[in-house]
Amino acid sequence: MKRALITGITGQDGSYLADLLLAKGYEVHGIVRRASTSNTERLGDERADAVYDGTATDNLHLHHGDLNDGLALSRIVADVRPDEVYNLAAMSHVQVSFDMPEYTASTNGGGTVRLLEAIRAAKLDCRFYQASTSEMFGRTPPPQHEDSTFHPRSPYGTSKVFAHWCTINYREAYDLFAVSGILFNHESPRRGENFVTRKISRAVARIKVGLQDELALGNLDAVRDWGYAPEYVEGMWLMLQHEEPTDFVLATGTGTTVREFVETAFDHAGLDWRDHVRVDERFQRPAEVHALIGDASKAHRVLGWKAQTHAGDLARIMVDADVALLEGT
Ligand code: NAP
Ligand code: F7E
Repeated sequence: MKRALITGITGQDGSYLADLLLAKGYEVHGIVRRASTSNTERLGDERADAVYDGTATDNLHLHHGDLNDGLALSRIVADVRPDEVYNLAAMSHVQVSFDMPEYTASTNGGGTVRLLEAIRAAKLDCRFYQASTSEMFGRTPPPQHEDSTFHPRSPYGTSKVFAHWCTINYREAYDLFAVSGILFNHESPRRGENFVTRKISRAVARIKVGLQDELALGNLDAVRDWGYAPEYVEGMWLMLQHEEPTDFVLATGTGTTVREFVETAFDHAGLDWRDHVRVDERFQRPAEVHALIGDASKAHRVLGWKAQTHAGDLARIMVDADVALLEGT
């Protein structure tokens, strides 16, 4: 039985990856940071409570830790001795990273080094996945692929470039099977509420049932390549099963503006977006990434991975899920 360690297991991707690996028969260990209220909703609070109580029936194990606490990371890595490590934890919100640049650098950049050092100190022969991002390309025009120039436009993007190069450095310096997955935006009903797709789908559902009338957004012209998160975590796993450690872009290859996503989401609920959406300067960023559209042909050729769900279907899946959530079904 393979053993995996996931940082960021309580996040969107971490929770889908845990589901995937448990279904494949893995023993799954996740690092959860301490919070004053529950942060295990995406894993299922009851399931997480059972893990903490020692009454769990599945193969999920949770450990308290934080990417800013190197000692805890070292202890967990040495105790668990995983075959595969997925480093998904991060301060992942681009706009917030402008308000918290030091924390972002420490968590996303320093945290990756702490984890890599913990693996090296434990002399672990494991495979390591780093959650890199299309935000590293920033100002480089699309289509962006594995060899495109990095020009990040936020503290988030710069911290991830550092972590990306640390991953490659540990591969070259210590022969660690370390892989960087450069993933374009991927969303789902489990997406955090302050990312634009979920903010839109949630607002559409709330407007539909009369709980809200207006939706304030920032730049409607930004172009993103939005895919479906469960398909992307499958891609992460495939990267670690490949015989060679090498980096991959995962993307749909289709660009959609925020405005087009809004229009599709409102249309799906039978609403006219122009009656409800207002542009608010507060959601504009000090430096914007205008267009990200990925070229994932390497992942298709080498791993057989291809995105199946594109932005239109994604908007409809997310609106349906938020309507169902409000209706309690
Ligand atoms: P997410 O939903 O924001 O989840 C982030 C996870 O990191 C959560 O489990 C969070 O814990 C945890 N975390 C945050 N700070 C931490 C710290 N200091 N120590 C330990 N854990 C910490 O992000 P996601 O969308 O699943 O993304 C997963 C990873 O992929 C991230 O590294 C992100 O930067 C990267 N990425 C995401 C996308 C995308 O479109 N989703 C694209 C490219 C790359 P709490 O639950 O307690 O907050
Ligand atoms: O913004 C624009 C905003 O915050 C998308 C993270 O997962 O993907 C994500 O980063 C676009 C931007 O995602 C609002 O200006 C307009 O152009 O949903 P977002 P992001 O910044 O692309 C990358 C790949 C990651 O790695 C990150 O971790 O939408 N936008 N109005 C808005 N964005 C937000 N959040 N809120 C608005 O009201």
